[in-house]
Amino acid sequence: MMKKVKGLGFILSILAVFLLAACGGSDDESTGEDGETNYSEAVDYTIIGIEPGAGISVATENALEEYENLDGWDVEMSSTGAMMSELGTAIENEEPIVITGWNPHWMFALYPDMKYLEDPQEIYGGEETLNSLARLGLGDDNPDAYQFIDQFEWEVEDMEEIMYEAEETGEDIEDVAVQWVEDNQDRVDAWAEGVNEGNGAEIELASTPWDSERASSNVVKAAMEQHGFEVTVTEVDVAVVFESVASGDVDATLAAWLPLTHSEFYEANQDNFEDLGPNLEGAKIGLVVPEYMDIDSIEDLEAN
Ligand code: PBE
Repeated sequence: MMKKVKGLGFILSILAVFLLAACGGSDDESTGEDGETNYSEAVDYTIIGIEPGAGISVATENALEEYENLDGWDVEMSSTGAMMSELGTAIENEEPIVITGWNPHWMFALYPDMKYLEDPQEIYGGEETLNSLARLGLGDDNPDAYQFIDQFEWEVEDMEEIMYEAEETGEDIEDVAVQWVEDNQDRVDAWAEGVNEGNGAEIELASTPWDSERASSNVVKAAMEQHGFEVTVTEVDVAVVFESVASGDVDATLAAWLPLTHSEFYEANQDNFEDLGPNLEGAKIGLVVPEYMDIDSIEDLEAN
């Protein structure tokens, strides 16, 4: 009798070791029954996001609500820097990762093998533009500054060139922007066409702290200063950018991502600023993964 029990115990413990090994194995590789990688489990049902106040963070919270297959998912929000460093580590180790991504940014220049996931519910919208907004009355108070800001426009590639160079060289975006203005005088001339000298007139621009808007604000600052204006760039939270233009605390901003990313802030202040239209077209936001992940759509992710 004793012997039999002992034997059973032995068999059970061997079995336990096998079960553990089997579980451990599938955990590590996150493979499903069909042997395919379960990316959702591998990323721990977590999207790596950026600052909580960003438009793309609001959109991602909407995505978690609207996509049934994202039930049980979380978004980890900290900072753009933290997200970029997690992305770098994942790509180095060829591990799956789902991030909130956008253009213009240097992420696609540094890691060209990445893709936006299709978004059949269009939570992240389609093509975005970056618009310039002026405080009410700027056109009357300072028609030349108003005209300069209104005439400022450039391309995704221009902005990304500055962002990428600052990232690669470690130089401050402000300095790279000054250099860009010196190297692209033909562009500056087009923005300044028909504008009288500023004669020291002071202009304050509100910017968000993201590199994209630090690039545009500092380019316009350098270009307007060549033209005799005194320009201050104030970096504030995106909600405050809209509020400060609407209250007239600052003269203008170049940082409005529309129609979707900043729609909440835009609509809340809409009657109290003038929308001067796009200064850049072809921007985009969405969920982004490395190419080596064999999925194409947000709907390919699995609920937890
Ligand atoms: N971004 C970059 C911002 C705007 C600039 C896409 C991270 C956002 O509000 O989401």
